[in-house]
Amino acid sequence: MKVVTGVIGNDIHVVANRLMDLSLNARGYEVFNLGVNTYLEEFFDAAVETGADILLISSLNGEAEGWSREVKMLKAGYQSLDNLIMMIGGNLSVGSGNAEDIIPRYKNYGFDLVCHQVDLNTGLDMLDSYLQEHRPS
Ligand code: B12
Repeated sequence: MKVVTGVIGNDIHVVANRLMDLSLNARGYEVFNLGVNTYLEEFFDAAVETGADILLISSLNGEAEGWSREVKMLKAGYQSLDNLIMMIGGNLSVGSGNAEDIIPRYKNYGFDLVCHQVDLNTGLDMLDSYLQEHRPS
């Protein structure tokens, strides 16, 4: 499975991104890591170019929600991305936030998997389970 990953918006927190790259590789995914400071259009362009199955976005500085509101509108412009699995995680609000409020909001923005302040390995276990359920090989 091919994964495009990176950190959205004007966000320079790079440590989790590096760990994400290593962990995805260790789990057998083919990883295309766009790194920090990545805009939505760049994620979608990369997903088209690589034929990605999954787009996995990180946000640490709390500004993801502003970008996420544009997901549905922008993604609609890329017909080949209809089956792209959309996942986001990290700090999905400013401050600690409440996952019960945050998760449905992000699902409404167009994400299939939302991990607010969930550690990487728990989140990647969720991704593996999601794939087994929705894309059994
Ligand atoms: C180091 C650091 C910095 C460094 C970054 C250096 C670098 N190039 O990486 C510097 C000093 C530059 C910095 C700057 C800023 N920072 Co800073 N920073 C941190 C700090 C101390 C550690 C982050 C880190 O690397 N952790 C180690 C990694 C491994 O852990 P992690 O980031 O938490 O990631 C884990 C999970 O989030 C998860 N995860 C991440 N992404 C995803 C995605 C998915 C799908 C899944 C499942 C899981 C997942 O996996 C990781 C491992 O389990 C945190 C506070 C903290 N203790 O966490 C603040 C913190 C992230 N920073 C914060 C802020 C606000 C800023 C600034 C805006 C401050 C400012 N006013 O200038 C700027 C941001 C500038 C920008 N353009 O982005 C806030 C964010 C607050 C929020 N979201 O509400 C934090 C939480 C501090 C705080 N408590 O206020 N920061």
